Amino acid sequence: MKFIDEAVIEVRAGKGGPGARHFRREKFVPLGGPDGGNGGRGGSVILRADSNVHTLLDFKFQAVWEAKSGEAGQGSRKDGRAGEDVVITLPVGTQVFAYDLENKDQGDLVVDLDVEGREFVLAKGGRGGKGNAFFKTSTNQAPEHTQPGEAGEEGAFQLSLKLVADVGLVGFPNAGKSTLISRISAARPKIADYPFTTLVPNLGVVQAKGGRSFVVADIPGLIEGASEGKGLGIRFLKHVERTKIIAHLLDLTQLMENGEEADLEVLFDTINRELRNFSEEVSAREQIVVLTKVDSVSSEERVEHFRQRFVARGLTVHVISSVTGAGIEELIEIFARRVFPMA
Ligand SMILES: Nc1nc2c(ncn2[C@@H]2O[C@H](COP(=O)(O)OP(=O)(O)OP(=O)(O)O)[C@@H](O)[C@H]2O)c(=O)[nH]1
Ligand SMILES: [Mg+2]
Repeated sequence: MKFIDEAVIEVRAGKGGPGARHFRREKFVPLGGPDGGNGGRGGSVILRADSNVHTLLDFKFQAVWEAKSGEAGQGSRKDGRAGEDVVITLPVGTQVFAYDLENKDQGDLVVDLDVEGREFVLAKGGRGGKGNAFFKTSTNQAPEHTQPGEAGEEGAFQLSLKLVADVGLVGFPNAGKSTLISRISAARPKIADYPFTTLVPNLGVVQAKGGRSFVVADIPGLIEGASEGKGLGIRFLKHVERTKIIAHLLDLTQLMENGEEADLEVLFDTINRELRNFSEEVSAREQIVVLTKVDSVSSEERVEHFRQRFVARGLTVHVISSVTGAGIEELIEIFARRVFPMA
């Protein structure tokens, strides 16, 4: 399934049905009273957050959503039937913004569908018009007047999906993010020894001890200059905007272009510059440094060296191997304690 996290839609609610102008016609009653019923209300366009929906792909195929108009009122005070609502299901975490189609300009946030099942009326159907029976008064026994139905609301909106995850995995390509999420959850993203294997974010649910479960997001790899569009750029970083913590993965076996072992502090600072360019708020979030691939590291000293360097910078550091499982249980516990600080 293709992962699409931006889309523009146009919605139109239904028009209200017109009220009827009608007079009772009965044998032997020459002047029957007014009995025109009211028009039915127009259908609304309603949004609903649904955790079975994972992408905004559908909206690439259907950009216009219209609800039905209400039916006209009839004689004998019969009201017209209401137009059917249109319910659009969206992934949990979809933010809806006003959108100016002409200038392709995103406006204010309209609603954040960040909770499963949340509903929102995006465009309200028009009210049905009153039939002439409604206007009968003691001084006007035979009103001719009726109301047309009201127009339904309409507009264009930008949908932007921001995943709702507790922990975001960030790091250079090949750092081992997808391998980690496949080790700790049921997610099975593609894993390979070339950069940019992961092209779209993946979510996985992790079960920690004591029934604490939380959601981890594996974010495509970042490189120097990502905030200027290098590699896959930073557009996927919006998916860590809502995470409580960021796990920053660094590959202990990473080599530089000249074949020497990389300085992981330099790598760490490089990624953090890109995070800062994306958002100050995201870069200020707590980070847990995860040193990966300890099973194939050249020396124990290398591990200790960097562990101490990061500790000296006041960071929580944890060393793992997703291959042997070393440090994995402890890492899950580190995440769980932060996601559930009260537990
Ligand atoms: N020896 C060893 N190799 C690992 C470990 N974790 C991941 N790898 C390998 O490292 C390579 C990259 O792993 P991925 O999980 O695809 O890396 P990624 O961070 O998701 O990479 P991108 O999707 O490109 O950003 C693969 O060949 C993995 O098999 C580990 O703990 N030990
Ligand atoms: Mg990956």
